[in-house]
Amino acid sequence: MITLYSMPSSGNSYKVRLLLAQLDIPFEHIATEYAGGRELTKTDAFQKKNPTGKVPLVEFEDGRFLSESNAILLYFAEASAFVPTDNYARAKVYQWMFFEQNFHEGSVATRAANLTYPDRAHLRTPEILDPLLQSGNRALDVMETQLLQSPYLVGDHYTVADIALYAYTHSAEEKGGFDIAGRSGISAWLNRVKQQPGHVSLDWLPG
Ligand SMILES: N[C@@H](CCC(=O)N[C@@H](CS)C(=O)NCC(=O)O)C(=O)O
Repeated sequence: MITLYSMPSSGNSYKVRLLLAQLDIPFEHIATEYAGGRELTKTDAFQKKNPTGKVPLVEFEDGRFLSESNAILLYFAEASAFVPTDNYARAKVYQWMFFEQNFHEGSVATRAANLTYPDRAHLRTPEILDPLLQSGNRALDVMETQLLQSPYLVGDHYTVADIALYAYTHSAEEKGGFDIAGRSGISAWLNRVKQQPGHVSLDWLPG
């Protein structure tokens, strides 16, 4: 069985838990939460497994490792219906996944993290939070434009791109103070994603 090191409260980690649950892939879970377990990622032993010292991290039974949430999603989803076989549609999935890491996560997730994790309290200044609100709104507007045109980010079907972007968007209003209710395309899409077979919430853990 694979082992997943993940942070229960983190969207990057949630992406992987959600996909594994939907694909019915069993895994052993090792939690590295801020309030308990995070010390593990600072150890030499962990950093030998992932030199960035970050989670999610997958440890395979044969001793190999895979990090970066979206690489993990693609690895496990490769032969499933969540990755299109058509070259263009697959490239569009990659486009949204790169957008997620390059444009969305650094603003939407960072603002939410600054506002929720106690050890980030010193980052709750207008100089830091306001630009994150601005750039996060731009990222959400990009999603909104697409989701007013198609039910999922890449056309008519749920893909790993939807999983990648659901992770931090679903809690963006509650944790990050972004206006999601006022974006009807994103709101309807969040409900569609939630209704997918095997969907689990952020707090779900195996066993
Ligand atoms: N680009 C990476 C980001 C990983 C990342 O930043 N993980 C955070 C949680 S969201 C982490 O491990 N934080 C704990 C720490 O820095 O000790 C991915 O998508 O996997």
